[in-house]
Amino acid sequence: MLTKLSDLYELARKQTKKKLVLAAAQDQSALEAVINASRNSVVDAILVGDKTRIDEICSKANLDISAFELIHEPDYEKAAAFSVKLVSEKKADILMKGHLSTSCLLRAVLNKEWGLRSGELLSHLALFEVPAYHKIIALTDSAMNIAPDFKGKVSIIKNAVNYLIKLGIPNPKVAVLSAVETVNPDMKSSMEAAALAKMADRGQIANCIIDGPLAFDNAISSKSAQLKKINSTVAGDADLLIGDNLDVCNAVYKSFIYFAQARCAAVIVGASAPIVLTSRADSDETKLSSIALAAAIN
Ligand code: COD
Repeated sequence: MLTKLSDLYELARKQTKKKLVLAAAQDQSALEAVINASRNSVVDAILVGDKTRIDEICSKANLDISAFELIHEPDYEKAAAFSVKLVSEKKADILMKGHLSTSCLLRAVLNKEWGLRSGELLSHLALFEVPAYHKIIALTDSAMNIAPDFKGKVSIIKNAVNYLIKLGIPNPKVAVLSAVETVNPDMKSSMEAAALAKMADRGQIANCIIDGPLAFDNAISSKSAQLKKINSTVAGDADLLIGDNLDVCNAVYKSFIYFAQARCAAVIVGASAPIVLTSRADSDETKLSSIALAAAIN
């Protein structure tokens, strides 16, 4: 059972050591994360990117990348394609974003011939250790699917539930967020939340308990749920939050980090291999935990 994010390092180390490929590796913060992960025996790495820039960054910041294979490819799209192919050809196990845009990397991932499609929807899963909450809480999807339709939400929940179970969180409690806890026909999020909950009741979405619509406070606070007289095993005890769209989830993600001092680990799941999409704004710890999460679930 995962009780804190640092448990991910041990989980990762228990597996055969994974090889990570860093696409467009001319990115100091990503390089530091990969070096840190390698030092912590979480992964080995291959760097794909502009060798001149990588050498400049390493000599300025005193970074030692001598343990890694380095493939020179200065063009962003080609570096993304080359890195993705290393994973689809099983020469690497984890893909990580370096100095290129998220959409450039994801387009390569979605390439129909040599991408990392698995037949499932790809989605973003983030885990948080929030000091004010009594257990690890997950959130989906704050970085990939912009405005998932109903079928998309079903797939996003299934993806997340699969991986939470792999991480030792059996039968996760899923709260489908809306602004209200009663069904309002004018609010699509509330209608879809209710239908998702009913699908879980009927076994159409298995291995989890879903309730919704739940406003954010009802999902994470049993006091708030009691005040609203919500009788639910999920309310106040959610393992997973799913929002209506990327904007909602991204705001929840950032408020966990900035207002609630949360620790975080996040990956794209549903592809044939995990994808790490950390950004420069993420802490060193978040980057290391995200790499460990990718290695642990692979
Ligand atoms: N899973 C599987 N296949 C997908 C997915 C997915 N999540 N999304 C698109 N596809 C497939 C489609 O079925 C189609 O075959 C092909 O990919 C192209 O689909 P489009 O035209 O809808 O996709 P794109 O290329 O316009 O956009 C896909 C992106 C992932 C690039 C886009 O959704 C995106 O930009 N997402 C937000 C990324 C982002 O900016 N995140 C940062 C926030 S922190």
